[in-house]
Amino acid sequence: PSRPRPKVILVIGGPGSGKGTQCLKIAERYGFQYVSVGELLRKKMIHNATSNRKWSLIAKIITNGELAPQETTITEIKQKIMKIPEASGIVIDGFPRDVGQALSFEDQICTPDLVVFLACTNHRLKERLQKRAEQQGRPDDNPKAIDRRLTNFKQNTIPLVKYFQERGLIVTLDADRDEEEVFCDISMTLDNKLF
Ligand code: UP5
Ligand code: MG
Repeated sequence: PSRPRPKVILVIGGPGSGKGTQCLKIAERYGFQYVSVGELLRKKMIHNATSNRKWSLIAKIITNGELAPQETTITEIKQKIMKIPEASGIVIDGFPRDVGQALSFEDQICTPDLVVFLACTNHRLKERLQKRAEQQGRPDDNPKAIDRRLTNFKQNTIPLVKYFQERGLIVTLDADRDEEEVFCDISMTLDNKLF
């Protein structure tokens, strides 16, 4: 008999809401494969920006805190997922960013089993990103790009969350709290909804 398709969980939320942090915890606890769309794009752009015109443009877009073209993003996700050997689940970090991407993902890949929205106040998002900028230095952790990421997020999120709400696919969690508290809610939700 053929294997059931892996469960697909999308984790969305503002920049600094803890998507990466929580997705890694999910992957560890449930043995799911982890896909960070931001990381996928950053790696590809670093690799190709000097030799390829398309990617040098995308590098500029991302470094400015804007969204990469939808079709490129979907293609990257598809390629990545196809390389995953076998898994009971896949947790996708930071995708989709707007309704258009959500529709395209469903068209070309699948309907997600669950979407987790990490809701965080603007104040907290800024605070966390500033702190991380001092410690790490991601190309888009500069004040201007942080502002753009926050603005884009605000513009796109309400319609996106509404879209998933109407289809009964999304759970919104308070992500202002500390990591462990947030994860406790996430794992209760996953236990309830997926198994
Ligand atoms: N931290 C985390 N949780 C905490 C907690 N509960 N309490 C206190 N501190 C907490 O966390 C951020 C920081 O806060 C860390 O230092 C962490 O320790 C601490 P993290 O888990 O990194 O948050 P995350 O939500 O992952 O923040 P990130 O900055 O990665 O979010 P972005 O949405 O900005 O980044 P992403 O990598 O998803 O996207 C980057 C860019 O890629 C986008 O701007 C866009 O240009 C491009 N992109 C697309 O174009 N299309 C896509 O579909 C996806 C990305
Ligand atoms: Mg992240």
